[in-house]
Amino acid sequence: MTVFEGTFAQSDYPYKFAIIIARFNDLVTDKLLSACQDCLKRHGVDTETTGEQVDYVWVPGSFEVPLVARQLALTERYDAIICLGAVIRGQTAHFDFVAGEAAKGIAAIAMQTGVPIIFGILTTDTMQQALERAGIKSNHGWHYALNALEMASLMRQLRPSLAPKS
Ligand code: INI
Repeated sequence: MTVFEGTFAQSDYPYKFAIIIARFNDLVTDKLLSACQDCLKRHGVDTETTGEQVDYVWVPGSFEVPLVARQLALTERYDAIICLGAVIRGQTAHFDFVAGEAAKGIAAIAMQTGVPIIFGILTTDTMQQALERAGIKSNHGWHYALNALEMASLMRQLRPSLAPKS
């Protein structure tokens, strides 16, 4: 039997990631992005906007994330796509719609395209809770980056023919 398991090290062929960031609640999403970049960088990924390894795409809100994730996944250019957003219940009557559609959309696109899409959309009752998860207590952005590295590595093992297209 074989055990497949992702690692966090860089592979011989550099990974390529896309990060989609929702501008809505950017007080929170900016912090998620910083931690995400910090983690990728400390694992050897070139996170510079001028570099070759990470593309950044800004969208108005979390509701728009799945459409853009799909567009990016279809290019077959990325080992993983990280989606960052913050949906806060106290701020909107349509919390369930925005959060629900973002979650459903992201899951569907990963299944349809075979590209790992990391669900980095915080869903909280209050801004305080969101900030606690974006740096005050811990920063989930760091973990989303780890998840992306692990899934990129795992998918390369499961599909060795995977060679990112430039
Ligand atoms: N988008 C978010 O990312 N978080 C929210 O909390 C939020 N609220 O509160 O409404 C939100 N709304 C905007 C939505 O994502 C779309 O951008 C908008 O509806 C236009 O399609």
